Amino acid sequence: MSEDIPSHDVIIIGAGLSGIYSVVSMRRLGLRARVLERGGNVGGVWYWNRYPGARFDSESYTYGFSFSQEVLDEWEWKEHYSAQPETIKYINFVVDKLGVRDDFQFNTEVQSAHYQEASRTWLVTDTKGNTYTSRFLINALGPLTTPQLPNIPGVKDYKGTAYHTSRWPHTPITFEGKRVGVIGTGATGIQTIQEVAKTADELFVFQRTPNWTAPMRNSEISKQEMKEIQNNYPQIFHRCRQSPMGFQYYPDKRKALEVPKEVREQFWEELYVQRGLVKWLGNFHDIFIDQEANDLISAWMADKVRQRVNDPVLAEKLIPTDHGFGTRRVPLESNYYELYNQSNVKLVDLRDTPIEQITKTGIKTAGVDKEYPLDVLIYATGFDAITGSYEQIDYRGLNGKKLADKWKDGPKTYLGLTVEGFPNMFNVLGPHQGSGNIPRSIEYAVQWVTRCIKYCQDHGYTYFCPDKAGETLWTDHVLKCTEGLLSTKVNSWMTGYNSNKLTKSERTVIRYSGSLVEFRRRCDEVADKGYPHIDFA
Ligand code: NA7
Repeated sequence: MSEDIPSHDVIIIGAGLSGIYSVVSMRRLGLRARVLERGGNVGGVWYWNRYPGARFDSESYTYGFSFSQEVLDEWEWKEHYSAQPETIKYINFVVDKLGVRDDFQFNTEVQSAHYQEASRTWLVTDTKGNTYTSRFLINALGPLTTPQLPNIPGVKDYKGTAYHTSRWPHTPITFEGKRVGVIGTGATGIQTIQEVAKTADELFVFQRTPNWTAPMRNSEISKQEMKEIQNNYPQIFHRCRQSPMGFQYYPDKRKALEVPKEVREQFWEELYVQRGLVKWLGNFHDIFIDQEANDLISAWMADKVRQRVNDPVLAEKLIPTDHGFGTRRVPLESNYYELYNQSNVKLVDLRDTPIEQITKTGIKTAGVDKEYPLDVLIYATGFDAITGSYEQIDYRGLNGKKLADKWKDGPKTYLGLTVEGFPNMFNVLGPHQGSGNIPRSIEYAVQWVTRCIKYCQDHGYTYFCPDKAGETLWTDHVLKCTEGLLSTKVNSWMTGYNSNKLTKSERTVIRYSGSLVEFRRRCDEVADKGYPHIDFA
């Protein structure tokens, strides 16, 4: 094939929800698109994260795709918070229903993507040495893709069964009669622990930082209820679209500090018995920005923990003291606190006794003579979030510039969707992009990308690239959005801390923390005005 005629119009990296909607959209533009995927099937985060207890913490019907009426009409969710096995069925259903399965190429790990200036194409190479060329490149890598093992000595020495939660085997693992250790108490750890505690002989939870977690209140969806949901989809998605985080919830306009104590606490009781993330996202708006207001809700939530854990000393260990409620993503649970009342579950507080070493047979912490012997060791230690996956691929733009060099002091983007110096390249859910209820943001990002490619098609352009000024304006805006937010001062994957590469003083701004409504307004304005700060040729 001639160098000037790329093998594809569009190469998409990643077969998660972003990659699926991208390929559907490219097909609708009549383009030749190919999705390259490291895994063995579609699903992205839901393909990899098949650990016990994995499920949504968005309501199933606000998480699913909204763009296909056929899918909305035909797919029936079984639970308010779908578990991974059902979710992966749903994703496969969508791919088959929309007839795009042949556009995916699995077991294909991209190693490099180099922009070729002469032909205005991307040259993509996989780890087997195969090459692909395309006019446009869509990075649909997913924000939580690159698993992170802890930086603890001995990780490689352990000889028992060990898994990172996002590299869980496809064959079932049983815990009966076994001593199991879980490191990590983020959203993943909390889901895993609840499931493992049901059957393990002994479960040791190695907790470095307790998290605030709130009741999920999951239940089955009856046929009748599902019919009502289907009839209400337009209203449901409209509510999501208008909300700051893409969920059905809106922060309460009152301030916690301005309402009387009884009113405030009554409101919190009402939230607590409801389903899902409303306790976080539907709370008084000042809890996110005012330390005093945040202290009040944190104290109230701490009492809930004390009511649910029998041993008062243990209860205190489960209550976060380094960050307030809602300043990290709030995991959802069903019986998380109660399971610490079970005799088979033991909390190991790593603030008192840090892990010294992972040994051949277990975990040795400070202050204990013996190690904790383990049959199974589960790493629920999170991800090198958002930028981590970009670091796995050797991206080169104009003049051979490496993306890794450009982003070494933190990402710089235009609208989170494009990068100066990297022509014809889009990032879906990359750094500096709104996320929240993730599929809602994916759909918007893919629609923006599709519109931009259509603009190129309509004008006969084979090149686009954002300019430096646009990128500086956007990157400054992203930084500004973090000002005043209590979450900015907290260590979490959202502030780049959990990448194990940073120290507390080196948190980076990798995500867009403004309202999604404002994010879309700004991006729409750029498209409506003919793409200021983007050069086309
Ligand atoms: P998270 O939220 O990043 O949680 C990772 C957990 O692993 C967290 O409790 C960490 O403790 C712990 N961790 C990481 N490294 C270590 C070491 N070295 N020692 C002990 N503990 C460690 O990832 P998740 O997968 O749970 O959730 C990610 C998102 O998925 C979540 O926000 C939802 O949106 C879905 P730390 O708090 O850093 O002290």
